Amino acid sequence: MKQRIEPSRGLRGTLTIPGDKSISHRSIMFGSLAEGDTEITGFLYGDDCLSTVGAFRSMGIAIDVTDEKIVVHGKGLHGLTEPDNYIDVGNSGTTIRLISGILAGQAFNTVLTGDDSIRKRPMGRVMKPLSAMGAKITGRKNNTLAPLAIEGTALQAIHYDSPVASAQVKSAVLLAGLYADGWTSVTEPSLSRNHTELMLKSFGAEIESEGTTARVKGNPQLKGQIIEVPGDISSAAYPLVAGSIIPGSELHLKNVGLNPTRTGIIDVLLDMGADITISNERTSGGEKMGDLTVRSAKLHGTTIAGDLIPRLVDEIPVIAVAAACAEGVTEIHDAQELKVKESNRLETVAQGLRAFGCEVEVLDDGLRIAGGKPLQADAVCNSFGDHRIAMSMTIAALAAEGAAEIEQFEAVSVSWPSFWADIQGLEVK
Ligand code: SPQ
Repeated sequence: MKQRIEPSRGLRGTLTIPGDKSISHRSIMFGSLAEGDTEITGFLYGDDCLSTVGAFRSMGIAIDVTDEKIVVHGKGLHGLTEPDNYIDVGNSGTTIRLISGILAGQAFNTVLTGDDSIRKRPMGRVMKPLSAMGAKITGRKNNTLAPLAIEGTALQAIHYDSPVASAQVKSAVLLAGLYADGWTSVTEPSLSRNHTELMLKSFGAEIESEGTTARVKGNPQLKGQIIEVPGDISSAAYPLVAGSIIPGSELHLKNVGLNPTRTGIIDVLLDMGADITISNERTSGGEKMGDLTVRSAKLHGTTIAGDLIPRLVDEIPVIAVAAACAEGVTEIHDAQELKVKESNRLETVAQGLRAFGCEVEVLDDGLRIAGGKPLQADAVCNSFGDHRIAMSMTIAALAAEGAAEIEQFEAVSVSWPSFWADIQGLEVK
């Protein structure tokens, strides 16, 4: 589907940000492995999280879905049953990688697959440590790609030194560790998002973190919880950038997750000169949250690299849009991981911004963006089936000199189904 976007005259108003995707996935997974009911409010009803709901339903877990809340009727660590078909994770990397860790330790076999994008994304990164735990897991292309076949078996605890800062790799190993005797630990080069650690702890697992190492003790008794999912800061990133770069804007974003492993976008926008304030801060289930106010401001270029990258990895496409509108050059380094997301985001964001006349160079490990020139009218961009590219290019289009078109716009439903209606609702008439 093609979406035409007219330039904005300013965005004003209050927006409730859709639920955090990472936390929503984990609430279904851990709720399924817990004893008793888990009640979830603020859940993200996007395609990816619904794939996780479908996966656990297919393994015998009753999950009631209503507009107000989700109730997962957990059956304990050993309560899953063999699905009668393959599990289709759709577009969701989080679903396939995290449940691989859970499925490795079951007493049954499973086959996992997903859409064209998922079948190109690297799975060796979870298969390698899981195999070291004794998992019997095979995949296409010499055990690197999905579909994956998992023969459930007994697992051994390990320590894994991960070569990448990846919450999905860390979580897959820790979840497999629930099925092994003793302590399973993972050390990563920089700290990635820690929602698995925080939520497993609230469900009653023995889990400890120190620096970039997390460790979990096997065979816990997990107990159903009440979970309030905060708004996803990765989604808040779009109105944060739009509110900054579109003159005359003032936006209030309610109930946004502010876990420090995720707030790199706020640090970077503030460093670029943005006007963002945080209020009403609180904590629920170990997760920080609060409200954000953003007003338009003059931005300048910056450099983003190192330990900051995992704290804003999914926001780099929309940060690139902010950089295109900022005075001066922005350089992004240490961001090779972007090449293996839903699309090669270094290439797809560069291609998108070039359609607006922006000068972008793709580096081996990032991007170099020469900002400050007006974004040209008549851009035609493609999302390449990637929700974050579709939404980032929408923000660029709102800030451009004339209308633009975005092809394959429907990808937004992966993480923000009502994105366009919500943004239009903020338009100054
Ligand atoms: O689930 P998926 O498809 O991998 O989604 C993305 C996204 O942009 O929404 C990545 F493309 O988010 C990942 C994120 O990049 C979600 C995630 C998680 O919930 O654990 C962790 C990050 O991935 P990784 O590979 O760094 O672990």
